[in-house]
Formats: sequence, C-alpha cells, structure tokens
Amino acid sequence: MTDSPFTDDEIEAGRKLFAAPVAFVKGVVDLEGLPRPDRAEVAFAGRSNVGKSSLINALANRKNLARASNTPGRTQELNFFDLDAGRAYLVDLPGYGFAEAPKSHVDAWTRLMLDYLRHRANLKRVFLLIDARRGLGSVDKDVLDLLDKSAVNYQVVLTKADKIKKSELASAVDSALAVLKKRPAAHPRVMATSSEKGLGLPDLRAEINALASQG
Ligand SMILES: Nc1nc2c(ncn2[C@@H]2O[C@H](COP(=O)(O)OP(=O)(O)OP(=O)(O)O)[C@@H](O)[C@H]2O)c(=O)[nH]1
Ligand SMILES: [Mg+2]
Repeated sequence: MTDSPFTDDEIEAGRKLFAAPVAFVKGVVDLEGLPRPDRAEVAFAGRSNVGKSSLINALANRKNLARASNTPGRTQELNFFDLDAGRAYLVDLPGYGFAEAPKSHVDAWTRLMLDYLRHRANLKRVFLLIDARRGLGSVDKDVLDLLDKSAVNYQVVLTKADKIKKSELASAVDSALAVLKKRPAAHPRVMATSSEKGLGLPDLRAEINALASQG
C-alpha cells in the first residue's frame, strides 16, 4: 500500500474533527428538505450494502450513529450529519444498485442525485465507496458518468479491506486507478478502508478535515 500523503499534524486535525461531536441532523427525501448550504459538505455514495453507514460510524467511533443494516436499500434518504458543531456536513447518500429495484425506483434515485449533485454549491467532494472485493462494476460506472456530468469532485474509497489479502487489496487499488485514469474529474488517489479493523480511517478523517477547512 502507498504511504499516507498526510503530515502528522493533518492526521491529528482529522482525528480531532471526528473526536468532536458528530450528530445526526435530518434525513432528506427531496431538495426542499436540504439544510441551508452554509458550511462545507462531503457525501458518501455507493451501492447498497457497500458500507457507507458503517464507515460513518467507524469514523466517528460510534456504533449506531448512522444506521448500518443487513437489509439492502434501507437508507433511501440523504442523511445529514453535523461535524463539530457546525463545521461541516457529512451526508450518507441513498444506496443504489440492489438487484430487485424496479426501473421507476432507479429513475427516482437518479433524478434525486442529479438534483442534489448539480445544485449543492457547498459540496466539496463525493466519496464513492466501492467494495474492495468487487471493484468498480457497471452500476458504479453509471454513477461515475453521473458525477462527471454534474462536474463534482469525487474520490474512490475501497471498503471492507479486511475481507481480502493485502496483495489483493493492492491490485484492487490498481484496478480502480486504471478505470479512473480515463476520468479527469476523479481524484487521483484511491483510499482503502476497513470499518471493522480501522484501516485507512486516519487518512480519510484527515482528507475530510482538509475539505471542511475549505469553508
Ligand atoms: N468485514 C467488514 N464488513 C463491513 C465493513 N463495512 C461494512 N460491513 C458490513 O456490510 C454490511 C452493510 O454495511 P452498511 O454500512 O449498512 O452499508 P450501506 O452502504 O450503508 O448500505 P445501504 O444503507 O443499504 O445503502 C453490514 O453487514 C456491515 O456490517 C467492513 O469494513 N468490514
Ligand atoms: Mg446505510
């Protein structure tokens, strides 16, 4: 794995951000419900079951802050979390790509995401979570298209790294990088994380802290 690009001070600032209170604000089902865009915002997107809610819990060292469940597709709202009493929003986006979803559901999800991604001026970055075992699949690539079209800054984060060997994780990072090379809007670094074992969390906290500092 590549070494951390962050200094000790940056890692410490990230730790502090998530040691401060992280609080659930609200779940939102349409644009009217969005909180005012008065602070920096980052969002977690990814297939249903990829580990978005678990990663938010793990970053905040909490067990049940964001609902993590075994029932795919349960989180069908944009869930807003407040970081450090008003410093930034962290958003748990509704999962996509579960097998039995009817087309009307997929269309509604796409519309909501496009609305959100295009109109959220305070959105600093979308972290696109990808299961390290599966890599970027065709639905993920559809979402990459959506992100490119919306001109938002995005970065791939591999999840569940504890489920594969170190060598496999290195190839998963390389494969993701190869896909992203053709996408100029993608952040050039891919992070590997495990909510279970804590791998990659200090770096991700530092990354989010740097984005939160953009105001
Ligand atoms: N081993 C392992 N399991 C994980 C990890 N992260 C999440 N999981 C498991 O994966 C399942 C799905 O995790 P969630 O966090 O609920 O996934 P989600 O992306 O929020 O799913 P939706 O809300 O349905 O979109 C749960 O059973 C978690 O315990 C991880 O880092 N390691
Ligand atoms: Mg969830």
